[in-house]
Amino acid sequence: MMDWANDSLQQVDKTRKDRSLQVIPGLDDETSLNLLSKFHPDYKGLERTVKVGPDSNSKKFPPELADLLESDSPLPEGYSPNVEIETDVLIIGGGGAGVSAALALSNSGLQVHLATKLRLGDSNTVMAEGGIQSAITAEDSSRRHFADSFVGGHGKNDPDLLRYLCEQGPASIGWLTEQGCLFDKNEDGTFRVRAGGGTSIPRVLACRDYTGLEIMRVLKDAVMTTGVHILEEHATVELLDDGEGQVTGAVLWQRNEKKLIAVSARAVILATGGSGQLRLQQYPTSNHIGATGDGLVLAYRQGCQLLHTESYQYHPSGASYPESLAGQLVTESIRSAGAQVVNAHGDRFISEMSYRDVLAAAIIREVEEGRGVETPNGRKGIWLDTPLVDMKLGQGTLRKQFPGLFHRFERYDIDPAKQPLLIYPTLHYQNGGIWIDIECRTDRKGLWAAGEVTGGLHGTNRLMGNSLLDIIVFGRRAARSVVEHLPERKPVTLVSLLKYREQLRSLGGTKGTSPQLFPNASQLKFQLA
Ligand code: MEZ
Repeated sequence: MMDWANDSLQQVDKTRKDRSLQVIPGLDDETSLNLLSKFHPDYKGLERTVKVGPDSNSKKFPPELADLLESDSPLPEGYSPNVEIETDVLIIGGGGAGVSAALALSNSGLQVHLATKLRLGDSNTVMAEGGIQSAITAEDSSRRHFADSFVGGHGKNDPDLLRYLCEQGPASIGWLTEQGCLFDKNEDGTFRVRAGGGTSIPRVLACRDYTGLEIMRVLKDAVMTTGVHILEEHATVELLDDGEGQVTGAVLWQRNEKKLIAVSARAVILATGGSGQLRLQQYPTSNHIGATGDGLVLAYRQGCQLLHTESYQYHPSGASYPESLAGQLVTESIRSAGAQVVNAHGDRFISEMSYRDVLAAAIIREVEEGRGVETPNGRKGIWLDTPLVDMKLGQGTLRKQFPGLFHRFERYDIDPAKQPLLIYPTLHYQNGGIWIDIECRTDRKGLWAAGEVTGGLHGTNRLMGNSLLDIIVFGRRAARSVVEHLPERKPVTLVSLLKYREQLRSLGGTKGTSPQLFPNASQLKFQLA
């Protein structure tokens, strides 16, 4: 089936035995930085400033995001909000952060609506494979978790957010287990933990290689038994405010009825996830179809600052072949189980457990310097030597621990236990996002944010498994803060949007509309009737 790669695959087979014993130390800081600055997509200097909003002419953004920030709202000029839904709390986003917030609010006595542009659970949460970090073993501690994540994030993490994340790890695992989440366990009944890139000790809990799906399963089940009103197929196109700096609701586009609905809320929680579907620099992505950066645009128009939005995570192991799986995640846990990354000549070139950004840069270097493999479709990549896992840990291990991997690749007659997979970095995570304080409050009264849409927690390089923990910890934290600081209901207006539009006009107009809601390449189109 992969005849076009036979020569290279033979070399990989030939070097396997010797390589399996080879130890490659981690790179020192200077070499890592050098590698990053030469090969990592974030360091290409493509970002640009924008001319509108709170960060105008200061921070830099990837051009694809900058274009969205400089776009107009899809709302017609004469639109005026007529409130059809009045609620206490409006949560925008149906992934892990939004649903965790909804669950935490469900016994508060407040009326809660959750709006999602797709269906409940459709999100990057379900795409997360390899696990969730939490310092649960006797040898580990939240301080150690903090230290690993801080170094991995290049020291740019907000220390207060990160400290809270790490301290809340064990309790969050307990809470998820109470909800029914079936984490993998050892024979003695203790949780099984794996290593991740940059973890100094095994700390990643998993449900095989479908951890996010399992977490979302229990969150969805739980929220369906509450009084939370779920608004599926309701895309948020604009936030509403009182004209004096307080966010007071949102305008939703009900996709099926093709109708705009204004919602008045005392608090809004943004949990819209990331933006991998913007496909920066034309990279493929491991992200869900809904990850189009909507929350960044909505919050920015209200005057919220964005943080580290120049920083994205390119996961080292995205599938490069077959073409129909291009960009799909091949979990880091396979490397932690012993699979090696190997170039076209069958040589290793870096430790597989290096920080993600450094490993991604090293893979790009191999390809750019001619040591990669090219597919018949013109995609490039290097090998992830998956058969090594069974060689090291016993036949059947790979299939048992990573059933999702087999499910995907066997459809294309590729058996990962028998042959290496071709991989290349894939756009995986938005490291930056909306600035929040330790209670998930944004710059605007009435507006909270949680999960991937926020910035600061992960610095400029997130560690594996810290995002699944993030959505649980900060989804619930946002909910608590809303209960403690719920503002009075205020009028709904479009004053922020009108001011933004004035700025755009003074710059000579815009290129299109945003939020984008669906990827450009998808068949899903957003059009107001
Ligand atoms: O947190 C992640 O990004 C993750 C668990 C990814 C993976 O490789 O499985």
